Amino acid sequence: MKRPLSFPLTFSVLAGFAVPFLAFAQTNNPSAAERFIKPSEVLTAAENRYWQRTPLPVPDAIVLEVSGIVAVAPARLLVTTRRGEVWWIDGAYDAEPKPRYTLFAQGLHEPLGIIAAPKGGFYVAQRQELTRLADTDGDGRADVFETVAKFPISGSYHEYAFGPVLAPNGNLRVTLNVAFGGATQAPVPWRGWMVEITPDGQLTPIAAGLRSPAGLAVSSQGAWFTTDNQGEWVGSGKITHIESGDFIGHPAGLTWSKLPGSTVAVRPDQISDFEQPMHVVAKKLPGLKAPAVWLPHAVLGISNSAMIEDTTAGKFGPFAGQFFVGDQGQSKLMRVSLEQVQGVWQGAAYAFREGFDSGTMRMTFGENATMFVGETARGWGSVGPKQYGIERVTWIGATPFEIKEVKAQPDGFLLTFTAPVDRATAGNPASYSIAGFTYNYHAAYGAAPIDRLACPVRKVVVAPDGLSVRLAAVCLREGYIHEIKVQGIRAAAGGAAVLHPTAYYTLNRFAPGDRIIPIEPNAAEICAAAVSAVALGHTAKHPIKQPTDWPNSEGDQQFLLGTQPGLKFDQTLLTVKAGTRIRLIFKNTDDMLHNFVLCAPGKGQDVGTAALALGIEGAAKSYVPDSADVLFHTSVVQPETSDTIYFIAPSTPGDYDFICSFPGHAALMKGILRVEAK
Ligand SMILES: [Cu+2]
Repeated sequence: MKRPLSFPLTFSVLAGFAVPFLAFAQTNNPSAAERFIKPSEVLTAAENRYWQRTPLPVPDAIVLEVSGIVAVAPARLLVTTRRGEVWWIDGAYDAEPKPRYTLFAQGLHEPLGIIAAPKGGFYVAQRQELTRLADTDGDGRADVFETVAKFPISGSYHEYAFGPVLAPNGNLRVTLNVAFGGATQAPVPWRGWMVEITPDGQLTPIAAGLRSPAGLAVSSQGAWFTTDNQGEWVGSGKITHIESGDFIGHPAGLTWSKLPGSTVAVRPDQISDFEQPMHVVAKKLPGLKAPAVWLPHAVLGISNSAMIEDTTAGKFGPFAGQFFVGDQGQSKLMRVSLEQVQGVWQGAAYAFREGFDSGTMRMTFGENATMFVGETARGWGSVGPKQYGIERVTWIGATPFEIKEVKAQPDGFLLTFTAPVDRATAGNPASYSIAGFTYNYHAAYGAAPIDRLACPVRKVVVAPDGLSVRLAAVCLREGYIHEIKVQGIRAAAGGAAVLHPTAYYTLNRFAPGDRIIPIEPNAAEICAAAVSAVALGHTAKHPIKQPTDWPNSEGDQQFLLGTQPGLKFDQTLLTVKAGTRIRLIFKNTDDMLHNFVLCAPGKGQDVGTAALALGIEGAAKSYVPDSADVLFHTSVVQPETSDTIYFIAPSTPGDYDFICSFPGHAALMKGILRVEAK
């Protein structure tokens, strides 16, 4: 989670630096374009044919910003809200639901999870403590509010506590968000940590380096995972396997790694602004753990939330044992398959279904393999049209043609499908495309995909039953995310295309075993050539060289355009005469990545939308779509650097939009180049 816009804050403890705090926080504003890209109606209609959504009506008097859900037999739900209330919901399973809401508790401090307590009652994680609630007199209202363990808080709005999750040993685990802004983001212990708490309240720190870990889960095999949100030090959304002593990347919480009880050996002075991929830094920095699965930003979510295992043994569909992951911003669910290779967890992420009413924050499985999805948009907004809600998702029994799972091989990937593939299309290497990329590990907020490299598919072997395909490719790289597209294959029966034809596999380790293609002696040259082909340089629309026929290097008019926090250019109106020779220096003084794109009059938002649709390919194109509406642009400019372009102002007077087309920025980060008649 990032920053709520309307949370009633008390800034007293931060009064000394309230102004810089707010200024910095603004850089984290939601970006409307990022949030409000509507899901494809064609896609959601197709998804509806397999998994149906049924919103549960909510009375107007209840602000049901769902932050936790537990299914309670028989046929009841208990739901926490961000406003601190806990509601019983009856009738949630009815065919035409008209649920009844009964207040169980109120006055809690933004609880963000609820589970049944083995000793009776329920555990909730409030911002400041783990609490057990119980109704001992049977009147339906909580009458026990027992503090199990306290979590220090400083007053930052961003100090969320997520969980708890019941550990196999009977203890409870909670993840503690870092604060936002200020001199430190972990002003109090154990911000940025996962902690374990015994039922009698003993707290043990487990792992550090968490930023905004809105989801945590223990798998049925006993492995712990957290989700984390893009932000400072976190290039993109990710899922990390957590073991005691791990440091997973955000350095704020390392302040407390020296305290008694800490199992984390990494110290703050070992962290610098690396500007290298995390898996590269992890080789040099023992204790740093790279993600098991990256969730590419803006493609598979922008603010991932809960993760839950499909424990329905096939009653919810063909993905038993995999995980579903929510996303507040994009109001959708992703799917993740995990495997352990050479002792390291890794796996693939896939789209599952979108089109929810609001930001998907919490999921749980209830009776008869019914999934309940709790929703809130507050703070950052969401694609969904509503501010909050709760929905039911049920599998109708039909199975879509999907990539069921991707597994690593020594020389590629093994893809299994939910139905047999058509052998002709599936056996054709041209039906697939694979490309690797990663993100830099650095202090700046978020990161662009880098080092994108196409991985030519050399060999395809379709299994005799048609349910799996082994792909062998070159230019695969350990540590990198591999985008695997199966756009060309069809189902054996009916000829359908794959419903969600892209998987993102984080290849931490190649699998052992036999190769099906030889190691190519010239692989290094092949792969290096592919990298240089995408390097950006001078193009007609990215004119970084001063034209030789210009009389002086400044042109007729020079602009120094800068940035301001909060997704803004420092000037929103530049005025020139038609046909003027312009030298434009775009200097990025913000802590995020930005570019400058000059567009045809009125076309800025269309270009921004097209840039977002480039997905992972966008980075190699500086997020500039191939469009006649793009006139000129800079590269994506790193913080504290600049890019200079030379162009001639349009000959037709008018108001020409300029935008930053970095995904999600265009709706806010924009201005006008006013071209006046000569
Ligand atoms: Cu920008």
